[in-house]
Amino acid sequence: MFKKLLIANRGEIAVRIARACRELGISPVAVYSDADRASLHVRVADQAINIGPPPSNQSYLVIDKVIAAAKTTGAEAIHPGYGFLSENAEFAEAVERSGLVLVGPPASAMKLLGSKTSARRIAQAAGAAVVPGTVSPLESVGDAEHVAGEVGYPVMLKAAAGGGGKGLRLVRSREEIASAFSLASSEAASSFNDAAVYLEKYIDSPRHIEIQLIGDLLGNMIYLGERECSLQRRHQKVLEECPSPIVDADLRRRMGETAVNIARAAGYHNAGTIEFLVDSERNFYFLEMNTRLQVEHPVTELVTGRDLVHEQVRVAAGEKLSFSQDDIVMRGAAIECRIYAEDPENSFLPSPGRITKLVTPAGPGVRYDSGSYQGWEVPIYYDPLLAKLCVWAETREAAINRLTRVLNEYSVEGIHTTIPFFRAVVQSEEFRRGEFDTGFIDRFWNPRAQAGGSSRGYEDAPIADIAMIASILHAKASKERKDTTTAVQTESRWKLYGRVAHRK
Ligand code: MV4
Repeated sequence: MFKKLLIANRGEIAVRIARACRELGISPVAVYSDADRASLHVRVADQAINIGPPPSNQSYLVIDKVIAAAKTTGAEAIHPGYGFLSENAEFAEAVERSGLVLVGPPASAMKLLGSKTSARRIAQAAGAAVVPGTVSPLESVGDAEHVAGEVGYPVMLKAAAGGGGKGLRLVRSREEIASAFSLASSEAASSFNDAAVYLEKYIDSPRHIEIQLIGDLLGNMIYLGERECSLQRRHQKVLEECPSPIVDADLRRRMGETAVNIARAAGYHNAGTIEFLVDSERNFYFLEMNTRLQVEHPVTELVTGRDLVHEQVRVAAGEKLSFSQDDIVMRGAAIECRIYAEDPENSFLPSPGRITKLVTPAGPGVRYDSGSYQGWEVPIYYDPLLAKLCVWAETREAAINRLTRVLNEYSVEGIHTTIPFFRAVVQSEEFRRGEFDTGFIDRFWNPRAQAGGSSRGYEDAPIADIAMIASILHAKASKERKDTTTAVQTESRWKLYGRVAHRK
């Protein structure tokens, strides 16, 4: 087993990984940017290396700095967490070349699965149902028109280098496809440096259900049930559950075995997740594979009783998986809420300020993973996830009742958070019945937050970027006055902020 491990991340996931290191007798090493000097992940590590200025492209995303930090501290392995370099095949290659061990899949599998069209070909070859459409990029508008005519409208255009909903375009009819194709291509080119776009038939009101996998270097690969991730806002998950209210033992086994076959076909090892879209008849279609530990992994841990980060580190060190498929028994129900520093009453705009008072939930069946503490300022440069609040109970209903209790114990002062939004979700009849689909949040929350507004919400319009900049500049101004700070919402908007800051 490793003696020292470098955590190439920040926030709650860096704290989570450091905890696993402690339990395994491994010394955790942190890296931090100038904006994170006072952050919790630095305090819980044995050593911490400064890797540069706050913007992540000058710190957490710089491959050479991260590898140098591991080398100088004598760490033998690097855990990338999620986001940042975690799905970067170039980083995985650099780690392999430098003689360090990546706690993650091989660079080769990351490459095969990073391209969504290549991933679709692998899934198809492994015998999985993929959403009908193309398995290679569209070559022209004519090509798009032809395929769309064959699979039937509506269709979705997706960036081949995308994933997680970035660069998606819904096309309802032939009249729309030419302009949608050129918009999708140029969006893909500017976001991912790759204009390639592919096409899928549009699945109406799908559920997003994913299978957790883990495999070792000896060829063992098993699934640890599913997670229901249909509650999303702007393609960001906000609440996840294990098990899914609509998955029974038979569907779980079929999805699990399909997922294992796909991962094997890609030469995968370590932890990974296969996402499926599930239609109203419970047909499941491969969507994409995430080649990292996911934000929502705790709900799987609560229901299976297995520690995924322990297991990731063990298999990265060459050990055999400590359990087999038959050992995996799911018990009870777990729910995770992503608590963000955003104002749900104000279109989820970033909420600036210092955490002046914090009362964290506890008691039976509660798991609280956080990178924040009372008195801490949320840096503006990164994803403003404050904490993941998870509950476990014997049944889904008991878990919702427990979550209601826990949300009422939880109190954060000085900034707005998404806690009030979740208090409303747990009271919703639709949610309690487990009948939500991907449109739930828009139906449920938008009418309140944006009374009289368009049903689409204004977040997709250019004015949303202006509102974001205004909010950040306001926060900067008030920071200068009274030393508070702000948090921003999405990656694209952080980049936008970076451009604004440079012009100042
Ligand atoms: C889809 C879809 C319908 N049909 N693909 C992909 C990434 C995820 N964030 C959204 N994605 C979707 N892909 C086809 N062919 C609908 C969605 C979708 C969605 C899926 C699951 C849960 C919430 C969603 C919200 C909006 C769109």
